[in-house]
Amino acid sequence: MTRIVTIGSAQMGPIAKDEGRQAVVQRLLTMLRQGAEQGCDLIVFPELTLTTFFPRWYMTDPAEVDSWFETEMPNAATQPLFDEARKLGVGFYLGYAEKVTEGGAVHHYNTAILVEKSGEIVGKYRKTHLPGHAEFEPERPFQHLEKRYFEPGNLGFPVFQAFGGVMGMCICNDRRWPETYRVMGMQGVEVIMLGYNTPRYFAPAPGLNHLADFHNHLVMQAGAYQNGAFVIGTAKAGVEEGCDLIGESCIIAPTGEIMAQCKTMGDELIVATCDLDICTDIQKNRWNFAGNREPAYYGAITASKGVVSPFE
Ligand code: ING
Repeated sequence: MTRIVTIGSAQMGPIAKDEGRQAVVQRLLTMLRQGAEQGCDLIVFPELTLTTFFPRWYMTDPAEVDSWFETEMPNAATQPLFDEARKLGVGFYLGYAEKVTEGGAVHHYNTAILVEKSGEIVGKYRKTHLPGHAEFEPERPFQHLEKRYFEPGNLGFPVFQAFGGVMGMCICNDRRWPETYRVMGMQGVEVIMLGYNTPRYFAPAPGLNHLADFHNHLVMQAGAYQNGAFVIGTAKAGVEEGCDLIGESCIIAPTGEIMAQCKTMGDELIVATCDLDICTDIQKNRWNFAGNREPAYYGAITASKGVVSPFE
């Protein structure tokens, strides 16, 4: 019996700093309804998609920082999205800033949840690889203070049984690290979904700015192919509060081929019919991890955080 999941990538255009969550949710609802009309089972929204990308500003007032975070999910602003999803029978991936008290301490994470067609939250992921910096850097045209406002995720890279397959999530910078895909690949993941806010201008290495779009697809296509999984990458795109964010949201097959790609820099839904049995074929026949991997030689990957030169 074939296992078909129709997946949408709901790219968002810029979210203004003063654009309230209710207004943003109305934009998300529009794309959820478009997806339902096109037969989507699941829709992938971007990273931190309830507000503007606030890590681009330096803040010192904890109350101001916390104003960008959600303390419960669903909440008053997002309940309409959960209700409409249940009514239409469409699940979704949603990225947001999570403030939570766990183990007697308050934590701040860059989080994504997976919501089934029932409207139930069936999976949660917290961004592991935080890019950027923690202190104000005056030489930058805009800040990228994810290391200031978030803690690294504490959930690892879990996978979830939903939508008839094995689903995995990551967020933005995670997609640039091969370990992200492989840890989920080792769990038999079939669909990896992610959202991103990627400025075209990358201050530490501006010489690579002209390759921003190429690098975006390169890492996701490689991750898909090397693990035999569909990868859906959804951008917050366009010039947001003066910051140029790349778009080109896409749906990638387990073969590494791009099945669908956004053409605009605004709110745009793309849809693809994903046959999960293609994953089985690639994972079993093309790769066959159990028969071909040699983990005895991979120790360096987890033995240290940084490079350990054999010559020193
Ligand atoms: N943004 C960027 C990303 O990884 C970045 C940060 C940009 C890293 C360009 C490297 C190059 O896509 C987030 N939010 O992680």
